[in-house]
Amino acid sequence: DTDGDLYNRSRLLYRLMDQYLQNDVFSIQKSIMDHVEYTIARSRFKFDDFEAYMASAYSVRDRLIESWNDTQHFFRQLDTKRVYYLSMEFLMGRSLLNSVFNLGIKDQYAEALRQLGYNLEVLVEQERDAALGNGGLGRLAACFLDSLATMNYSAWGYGIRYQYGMFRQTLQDGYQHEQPDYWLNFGNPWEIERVHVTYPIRFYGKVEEHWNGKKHFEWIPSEQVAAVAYDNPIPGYGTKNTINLRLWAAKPSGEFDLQSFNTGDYVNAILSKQRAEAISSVLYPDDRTYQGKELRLKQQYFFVSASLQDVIRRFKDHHDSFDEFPNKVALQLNDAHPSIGIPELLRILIDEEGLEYYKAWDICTRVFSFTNHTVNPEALEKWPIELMESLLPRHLQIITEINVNFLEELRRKYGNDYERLSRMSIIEDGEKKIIRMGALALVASHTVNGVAEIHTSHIKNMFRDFYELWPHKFQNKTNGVTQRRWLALCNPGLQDVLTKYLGTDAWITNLDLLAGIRKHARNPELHKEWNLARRQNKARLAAYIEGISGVKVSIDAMFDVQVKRIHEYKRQLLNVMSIIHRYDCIKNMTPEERKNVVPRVCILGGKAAPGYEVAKKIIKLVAVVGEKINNDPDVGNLLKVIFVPDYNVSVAELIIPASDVSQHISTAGNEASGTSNMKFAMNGCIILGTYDGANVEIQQEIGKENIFLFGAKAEQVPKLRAERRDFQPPRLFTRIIGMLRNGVFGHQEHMHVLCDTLEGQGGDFYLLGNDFQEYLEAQAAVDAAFVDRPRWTQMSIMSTAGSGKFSSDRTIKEYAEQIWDIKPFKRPV
Ligand code: B1H
Repeated sequence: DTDGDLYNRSRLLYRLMDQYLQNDVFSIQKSIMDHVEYTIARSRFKFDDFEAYMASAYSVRDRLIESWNDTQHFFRQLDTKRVYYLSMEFLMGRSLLNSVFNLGIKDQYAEALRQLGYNLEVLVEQERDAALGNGGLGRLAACFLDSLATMNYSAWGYGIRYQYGMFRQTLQDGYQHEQPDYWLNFGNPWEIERVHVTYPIRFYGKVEEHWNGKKHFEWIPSEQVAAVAYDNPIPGYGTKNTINLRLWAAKPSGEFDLQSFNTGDYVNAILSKQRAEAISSVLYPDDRTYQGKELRLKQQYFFVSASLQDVIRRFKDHHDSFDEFPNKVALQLNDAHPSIGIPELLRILIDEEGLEYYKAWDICTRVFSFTNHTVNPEALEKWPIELMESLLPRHLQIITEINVNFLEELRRKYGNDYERLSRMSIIEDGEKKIIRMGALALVASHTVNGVAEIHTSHIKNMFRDFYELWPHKFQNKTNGVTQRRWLALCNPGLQDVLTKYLGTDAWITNLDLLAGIRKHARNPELHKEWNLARRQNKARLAAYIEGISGVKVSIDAMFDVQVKRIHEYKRQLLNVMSIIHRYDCIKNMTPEERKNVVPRVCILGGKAAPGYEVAKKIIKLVAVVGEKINNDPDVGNLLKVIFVPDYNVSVAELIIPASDVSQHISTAGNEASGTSNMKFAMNGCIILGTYDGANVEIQQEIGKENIFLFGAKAEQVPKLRAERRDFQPPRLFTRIIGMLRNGVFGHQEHMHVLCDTLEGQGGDFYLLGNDFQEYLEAQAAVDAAFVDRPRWTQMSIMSTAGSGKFSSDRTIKEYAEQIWDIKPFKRPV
């Protein structure tokens, strides 16, 4: 090219793209219709709601791409320090409404579609959830991306593009069945496939030692797959910044293994290469126990290796030494799941970039930071050394070297305190040698954080030796949720009321402003509007419940909700026992007495891990208890029990704004934080909970008089647990167990199994019996508060008013300033 050619070409390009897509109603309609014809290939005179949704989504995607390109260009030019959020899970939910809302074009889209004869609210329902996560941990990652974009941080998310996300739960005869989630079958308009952004990922093989002046290791892998990038633009609200979530899909690799094609078995060679795709095919749906499956370690290494190769390529575009790496890169480990990234970064720096071990290690310890999400020892990932040696032999060497150096450091400090050394060793020595990924993450990271104050104090105890050694590494970062999705979008009625009384919608990016509603907490006008908005939400949910179950529920009743993964520690069983108690009481009342009962609709929902038998039995229990109570003419509207199947992000968006009470009743010390508690409180729902996780901080923010907390404190739990064999549970507790065992609800064998978890040797590990009395008292207090309408409404307003702290904007600001050391860069318009 001559300079003249270049000049003419860029003039042409600018002329062809002389302006951004416009967001007036007519331009939007034109974009949508273009996609109806040229992308969906339907006639503009005949397309259904799904096709209208797809065309709208593609038109939004065009706008996202413009914003994405400019944002990435802007960050590249500034060579900003970036944070990379590495997570096995991103539980994004739906994108259409969120995208048009954050881009500030929701009203225009609604109007454009209305004129075309479509309803945005209806189209929104056509979208499948992106359910690439189990629960809180994955949803937290999604909320963080929204805050990072909105607050103009230079951030990327990195994860796996699972072909099958979280399973779809159906109930057949009250039993959970798991159906595959074919979420990609109809195409995914929210992603951009980057066929050229691809990296080789290698497995197995052996390590060779070479000597050319110094020792050098060469890993000769025996299997190779390709990681292909899929980009998911994440628009911020009230900003032109759009950041990226890059998810990797595994594909057969082009080069490797050519010799197997020359052996004559062409078809089998193809089939065997096709197996590469299994790596990114399915999300593990168990967030409770670590299972030690090789495929899981493959998934972890697969996405972390691709991400690090990508990060390093981007860094090297601007730098030719690694000295600046820690000033340009922060790598956040979302739990220990991605911590294989630590030896991978070292491997790349040492084996491929030629750095000295100590130089590489220094870099490593300045870029990684680690969030712990659970104190349950069974969830901590530990890999058998043989598995690591076979799958990632070079990484095992590196982990061993890290450990040798670490133990040496400990010996210098503590002498030959072998007990301590073996407690802290990254490689657990025993009959079977095991790699403790949590310890690896702790040793290599500059910071480790818990996700709520109480949880952080527990991890200081759980990692006691490490805390003694490095107290400065430990920080708390109380979780938060994005108020864009979890208040403004899911509760438009309340959004309007809040904006009216606060006189501004600035709370959408500054949630502390919600405190301003406190001064209206007794205003009868506000009470009216508040309750009207909430009643409309309840009516929507009631219609949904009738649709799925045929049960009619009264919206005058209290909607009492517990929706979350089914776990023994979350104590759904405690909830069911109190429901049975309520039923028992109603049955024993005279018609006159029944007039004083506060009507309740008890709503439960959540998925059980497919192999978690007790959890699955709890679901069945809810179903049979509901069946009996809902059809008992003595009970009528006084009590209904509903199990909502397939609880997911979009079902949560329907349920949360419609709840009067929500339960967060884990045995104290078990729930690291909880995040739905924050969503419920924000939406003016009253929390009934234990002194666990973020409940404690929610109480501090909204006030003791506006929340119902009960039960044993975390520090009492070990003693209560030790003494539980001699503990006499309250009479009512044993009465309910008796009812279950005696067949009041049928299915006696089933009931015996559940009741056995509460009684006898080793029974009642989660202390339901210990907390039962106080739980019933708290439930009675909830009833009393509910019938006092002005008081209840005031509590509801105060819950919302006190929720400012629980915005993920606050959480992200703390991470950015105290862990990542990154600054916001807002793209100029
Ligand atoms: C949380 C997990 C988790 N903690 C293992 N740990 C998983 C563990 O697939 N796995 O192997 C998946 C997930 N998830 C949750 O994190 C906590 O239980 C919540 O209390 C917390 O609010 C949430 C976000 O910090």
